[in-house]
Amino acid sequence: MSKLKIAVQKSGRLNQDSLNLLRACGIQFPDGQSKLIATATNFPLEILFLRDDDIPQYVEQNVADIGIIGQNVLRESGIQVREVECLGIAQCRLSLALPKEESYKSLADFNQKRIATSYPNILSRFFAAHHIKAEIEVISGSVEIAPGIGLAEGICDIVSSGSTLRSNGLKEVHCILKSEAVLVANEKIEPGKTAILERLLFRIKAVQNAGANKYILLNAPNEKIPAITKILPGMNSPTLLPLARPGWSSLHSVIQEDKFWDVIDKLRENGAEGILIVPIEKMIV
Ligand code: PRT
Ligand code: ZN
Repeated sequence: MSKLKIAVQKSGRLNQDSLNLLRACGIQFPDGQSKLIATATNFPLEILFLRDDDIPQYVEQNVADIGIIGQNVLRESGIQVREVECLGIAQCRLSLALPKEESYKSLADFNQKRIATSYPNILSRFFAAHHIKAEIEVISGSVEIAPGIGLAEGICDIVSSGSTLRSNGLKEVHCILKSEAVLVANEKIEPGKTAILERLLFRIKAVQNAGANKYILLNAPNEKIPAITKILPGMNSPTLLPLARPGWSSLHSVIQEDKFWDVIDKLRENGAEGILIVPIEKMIV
């Protein structure tokens, strides 16, 4: 039976998150970072370990069927692959930054400036779209030191917490791309492998849904249950169990994690007590 080949970063910021996602999908494979290829033992998958910059090309050329790659690298490569699923990992932004003492009013301030970046394609497209005439200085690493050593007057680089910019006396002035890791696929996967990709995607979605949702249990007087059900509709409708205490029920439902703090006051106003929020490991909707 043919195996689906997935390209993941060999080492770096994407590596562990990519492997953790596969493991959360129940896929087992031998450890051992020195290898170029690992074969899963319980799923028809081969894992290719590559430099992240090479992943779009390997997927485009069908050396790998699918891959996990940051949108920043994908956009910079200009390579056409199918973006199948956003994975919510390796979130960051590609931003323009200037020395912190410099005043900044608008993008027009970048006219005539020299900007250092490792993302010349994205940046030149961005400047062209905004009619900015700036000079792009391409450097492959440590972009943030360029203004300090007089190589450029500003930079365009990946920002996450912002501490690298701050510690180099720079300030972020404009985000040009929000990025996260995506699952990409070759435009023409063999039919036999499409079914494997569908199975993998089903598992990835179950893991993602589980991460975004929590299981909620609470106790409430029976007369308040209709109001609480409106606040917590659940996947279908909430589960109700009678409590030993007469006139009370235990209500079980699912809640999106980011909605929890919005509804907690409403739940308490409606008589909910003993509220428990429990992680969900997998969630099939
Ligand atoms: O060796 P290989 O080529 O495979 O890896 P790499 O060195 O090119 O990439 P790597 O491992 O550094 O990052 C892989 C991907 O992680 C990137 O392409 C982004 O999609 C994503 N990512 C998420 C980041 C960051 N966060 C990040 N903070 N990539 C880089 N950074 C760097 C940034 O370049 C800057 O130097 O971290 C610094 C800024 O971080 P803060 O937190 O100080 O703002
Ligand atoms: Zn790289």
